[in-house]
Amino acid sequence: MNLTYKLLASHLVSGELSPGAEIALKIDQTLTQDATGTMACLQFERMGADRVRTELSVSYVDHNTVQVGFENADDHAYLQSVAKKYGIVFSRPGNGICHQLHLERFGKPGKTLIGSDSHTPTGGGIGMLAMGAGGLDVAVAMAGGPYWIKAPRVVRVWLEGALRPGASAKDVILAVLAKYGSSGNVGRVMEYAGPGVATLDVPSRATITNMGTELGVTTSVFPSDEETRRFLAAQGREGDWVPLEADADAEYEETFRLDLSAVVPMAACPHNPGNVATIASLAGKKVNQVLVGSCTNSSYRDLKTVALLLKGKKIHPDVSFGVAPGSRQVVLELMREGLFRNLVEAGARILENACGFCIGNHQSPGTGAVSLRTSNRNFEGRSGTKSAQVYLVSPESAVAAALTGVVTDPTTVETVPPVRFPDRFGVDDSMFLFRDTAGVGVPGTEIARGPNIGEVPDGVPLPQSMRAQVAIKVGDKITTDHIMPAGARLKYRSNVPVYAKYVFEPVDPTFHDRCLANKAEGVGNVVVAGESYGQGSSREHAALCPMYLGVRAVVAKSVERIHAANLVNFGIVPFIFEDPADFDSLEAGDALEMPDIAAAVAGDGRATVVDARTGKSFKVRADLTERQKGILLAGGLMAKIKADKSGN
Ligand code: MIC
Ligand code: SF4
Repeated sequence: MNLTYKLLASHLVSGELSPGAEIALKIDQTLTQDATGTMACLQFERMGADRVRTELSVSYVDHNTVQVGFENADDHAYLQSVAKKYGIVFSRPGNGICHQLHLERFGKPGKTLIGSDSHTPTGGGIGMLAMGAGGLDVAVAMAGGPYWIKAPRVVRVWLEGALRPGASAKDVILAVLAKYGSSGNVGRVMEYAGPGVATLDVPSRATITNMGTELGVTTSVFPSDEETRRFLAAQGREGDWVPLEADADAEYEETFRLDLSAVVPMAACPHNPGNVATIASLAGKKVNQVLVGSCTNSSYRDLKTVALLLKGKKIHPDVSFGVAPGSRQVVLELMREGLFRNLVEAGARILENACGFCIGNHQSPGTGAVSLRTSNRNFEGRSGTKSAQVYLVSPESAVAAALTGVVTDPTTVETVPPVRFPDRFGVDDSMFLFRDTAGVGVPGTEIARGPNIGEVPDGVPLPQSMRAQVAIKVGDKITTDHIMPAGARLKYRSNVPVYAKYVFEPVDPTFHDRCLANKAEGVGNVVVAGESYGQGSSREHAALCPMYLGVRAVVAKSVERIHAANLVNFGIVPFIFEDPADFDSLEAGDALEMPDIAAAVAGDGRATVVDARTGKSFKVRADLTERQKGILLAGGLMAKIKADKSGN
């Protein structure tokens, strides 16, 4: 067996372990963050559980830490009170970014983890089966329910050789993205193996599994070996280590061989992480902003490398350079070694230990500016500036540009020896609250509900037949950032009617009003889309808010994994064109007839849709399991749970 299937087999609750079949997995650990977590916690409360039923559930506050207005602070207080009541460990704002912290303090090889954040596969860096999921699926797992996925096809990435000075893990994952692209990988897992694995430390592996998300895969995983043991020992957690690897004769869908010694510095160019070029081909391009941080590249290894490269130097006067460390531990280690001052002396803007710039919360670049970032997503407008040109690079490439003012191949300038983490990190868990009541909780704790914290909307059952309108037509690779923008809008996350005002805001700000008008007249709203609809974040609001606006179906050429699951959870049928050419004949505003839609969903998922404008009919298909059919017919998972409870 390959490692992925070993991990699946040891957690299988139901289903058959063969690629494509729906399986249910026991989830050992969950993580939530504040942007998705408030809704997940509201859903968890609605389920009526008295405490969490996992081995460990952690609630992190790291996304909405720029507190303009009362909303975010109220959300934090709500999350803290829910954590206390239900036995969830609470990570206070300022502690760091969820994925970095979880790797440092809680992740365990061989365990399953789901998180309401698409970069949860970071845990694959220490041999966890770690997956991103919608908040509602995480709430179900917190209440002790299983997590449903399709059993994946496993690609082996066979690493040989060792990285050369100036190249690092970010360049490795960019090389994998150059090969596989950011779409067309739904249902795959990337499993790393080969002699090159031992040359990569855990933080480097975590950079690779973290950004593996941008491939659109279910997750990525590394074996658990001596390096993993060394990392856990440095965290004072050697007891959590178990060795894990694939069998020698394990089978894979295919093998991709990557010689680490041939990896050169790379960049993902605007506006997609799959748009990869070598740094050498971009050399000389003027740079306005450089930002180091995000859950991809904010570890001790990364920041120490940056600090060493900056020693005694000054940031180029035309560049704004910011650093957002991944955790307090990283900051404290750098301080202990006297390295933090290198950053400050060089002229770095020291940012909070949080997601910050990565989600467009602040540090938006100037008009048309070129911004080099060590983060994982460069979707148009995600930085907060639509005209900005964002390139995703390694910490080494970031520093080279920050010092010279232009894109510079870091292998052509000064390099530093590989950073090794200390034998023992300083451990201070004081910003994790409620560790002593984890799993038990403090019943009777009063929940803090600020005025922006709304209700979880109920879904309504799918109608038998539907008159509908193409409420919007969009192209390929529409991300959840297009559907449900983050940045300045993020603070409305806990209030669905308010947040719903901004659905598709970057594409068509009139979407909200049109949808509500249709809904009032009993006309269903349909989204028509191209390939790879719903790329990127796990943000279930990209399904939840459309549900609130009366969207009942998406008809796309293809839909990404987490978003497809979220659509089902919120009662929106994820249809695929039987013939992708039919996409061309549809126009926004077209009136559609969807006769017998409920019967189609209950049956084989095939439906015929009539476009009243052209008079033509076209065929669509939804590949649904029996479980998903039940959820869709009920009007979403919350409605289904409610109906099951009342015996309907
Ligand atoms: C992201 O990187 O896009 C986010 C913000 O972390 C999201 C989660 C969210 O929408 O809050 C993700 O990756 O899932
Ligand atoms: Fe936070 Fe950015 Fe990582 Fe998302 S990708 S979890 S916003 S640091």
